[in-house]
Amino acid sequence: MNQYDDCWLRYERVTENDRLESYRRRCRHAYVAEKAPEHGAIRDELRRALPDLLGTEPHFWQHPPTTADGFLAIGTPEDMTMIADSVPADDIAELSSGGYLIRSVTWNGLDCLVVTATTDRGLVYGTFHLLRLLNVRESIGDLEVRQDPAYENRLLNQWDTPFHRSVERGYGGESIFDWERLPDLRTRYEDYARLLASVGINGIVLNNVNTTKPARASANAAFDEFEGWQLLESRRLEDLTGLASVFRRYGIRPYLSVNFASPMLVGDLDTADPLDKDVQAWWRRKADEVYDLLPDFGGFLVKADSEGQPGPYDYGRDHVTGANAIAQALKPHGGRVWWRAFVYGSHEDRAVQAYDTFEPLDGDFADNVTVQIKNGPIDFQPREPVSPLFGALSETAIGMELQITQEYTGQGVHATYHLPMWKEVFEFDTHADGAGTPVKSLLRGDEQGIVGVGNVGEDYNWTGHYLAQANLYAFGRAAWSPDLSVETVTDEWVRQTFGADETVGDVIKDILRRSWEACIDYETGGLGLLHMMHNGEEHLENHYYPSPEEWPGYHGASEDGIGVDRTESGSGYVAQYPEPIADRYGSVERCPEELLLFFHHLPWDHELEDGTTVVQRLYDNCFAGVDEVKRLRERWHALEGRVDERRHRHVAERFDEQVSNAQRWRDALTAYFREYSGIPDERGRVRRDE
Ligand code: GCV
Repeated sequence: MNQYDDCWLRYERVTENDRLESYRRRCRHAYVAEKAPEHGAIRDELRRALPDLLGTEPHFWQHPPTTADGFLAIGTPEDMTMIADSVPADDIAELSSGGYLIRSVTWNGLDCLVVTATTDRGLVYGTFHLLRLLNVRESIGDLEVRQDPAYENRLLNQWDTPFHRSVERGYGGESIFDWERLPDLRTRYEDYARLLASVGINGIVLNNVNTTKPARASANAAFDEFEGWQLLESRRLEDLTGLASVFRRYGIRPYLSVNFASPMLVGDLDTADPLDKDVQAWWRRKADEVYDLLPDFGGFLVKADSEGQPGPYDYGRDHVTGANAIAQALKPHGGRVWWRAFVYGSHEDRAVQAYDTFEPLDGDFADNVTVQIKNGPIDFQPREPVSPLFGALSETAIGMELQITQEYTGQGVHATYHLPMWKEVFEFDTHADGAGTPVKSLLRGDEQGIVGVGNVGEDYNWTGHYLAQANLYAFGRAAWSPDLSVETVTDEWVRQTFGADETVGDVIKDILRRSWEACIDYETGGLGLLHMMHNGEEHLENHYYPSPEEWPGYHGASEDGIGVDRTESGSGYVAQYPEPIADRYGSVERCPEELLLFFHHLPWDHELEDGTTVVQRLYDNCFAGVDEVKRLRERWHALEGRVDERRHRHVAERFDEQVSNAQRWRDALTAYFREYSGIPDERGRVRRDE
């Protein structure tokens, strides 16, 4: 990685003298365990970071140094007696797997720093934490950091389509995985593993959940026939071993998306019926083979009976039967099936479907099945209510799927920061166990966790937009600790990525903080409307440009009003929430304004709490969104000369495009509302679409 494109892993020279001296005293000499692959990764990271930060090469000692000023010691108590001697066993015993302790200690009269854990993965996370502290110039003279991840599973889902090099909904360029060349490896894989591990991600699903949907043709016609399910073929699995070992050094387990019909596609059976004994035996043999090659394999992710993917319905079976048939094969190896709840069905209101399908199955899934649920009931819209499945599946392991990539929020062009949205979701009180049961409290335990659909690609800056790197960073940090505030995480990211200049930091934080609401305003009008996107075939246009006329079912515009009635008199969706949520959302008066039209179909001239009509608020919000983006662009422009030219120009150009697209959104939406409602904008800004 070069200095502009190394995201937040930038190690710039410490210039503050007292800090430099104190960092050198404790970190120039290092005594690091040498037993596990993770230890090698730790040493490599120190070799990269310390010369840049401190201006001197680290000296790695084979035994605890006695003549140095002090030193950095990294290992478990079993690895090194120096650590067992300097940190009481009780202080470490209660750390979870992945947890770590960083402590300033005095050892043999020397000022030392200890990074310790009960697992090697924990050491990796602890090392990155320490480097983060150095990067943002924290004092390390009296350190006492104790960290345990909130969730056991913190997974990245790559929607990369193997052999086509494309990424479904990826806006950071082609897939970084060069499947054709595996088992050959690229240094980019290691850099990616470093980025992920530095924020605590511990699993990666290597391929797209759509395993039978060929994306656009690859540059190499010989590979056009390939589809994602083929990764389960023996020779492809063998090719994965090298890639898996890169991630293994950073404590990241590999997973694969598999096709439900694999016994027919990969094997030679003539059915994939989950109750068929041969099918079950096939899955067992395949799982044995996978674990033979990839001992730390995490499990299979399955998208079944959704958007053209095969599933148990093909055989008249339900999702439990389908998921459990695959889970039994992984069970002896400690593997897990992540079974997606993103399904469609006969309901006219798509919001109803996931709950309607999965709630009746609660308690029947095998204990190594995790049902993976998108944050909202529709599909990663700029704003949706939280899925009612959270809290409804009390007897089922669940995972929450968030979208890091900006499919519906401006893709690789708009600066849209997702953390404020995720934070709202984490904090949403499901009332599952009475008041005070936020979503974040429902995802703990070995079987559950957080999943993010990745945004990384082959672009030099990884994510297509420099500011989109913040979404990847924030995902990892939020999955590690959903209690961290938006302010804290954003501040960490900005300081590491753009340095110590406070003016720069304040402006970028302000841009990020305001960006999501601005996007909601110009893309939806902000009252809970959604999915007014163009669904064009061009992959970079799909879900990008406005097209409210394309999917009227999602927003319910008609001459008499707008919004979708999801109350008892409509689709009944609101009843999927427990009280008092159902009551709140079901009432026009009590429903939060930002979700009003998601739950209610209201007359265009319905008066909101402050007396403004619905249509006027939609107009106002659309205009406010554009004005806000213009303001954010100005703020960015003012950083010229304070941010390096390369990044400044890139983001400035993106902002120009964003402003012009936001205007396009505003004009399309307001003209549409004007047309249907017949009500002019009080402020005379909206023209009728001729
Ligand atoms: C991977 C939406 C997206 C699809 C995606 C699907 C899913 O429909 O537009 O690209 O497919 O969700 O989450 O499975």
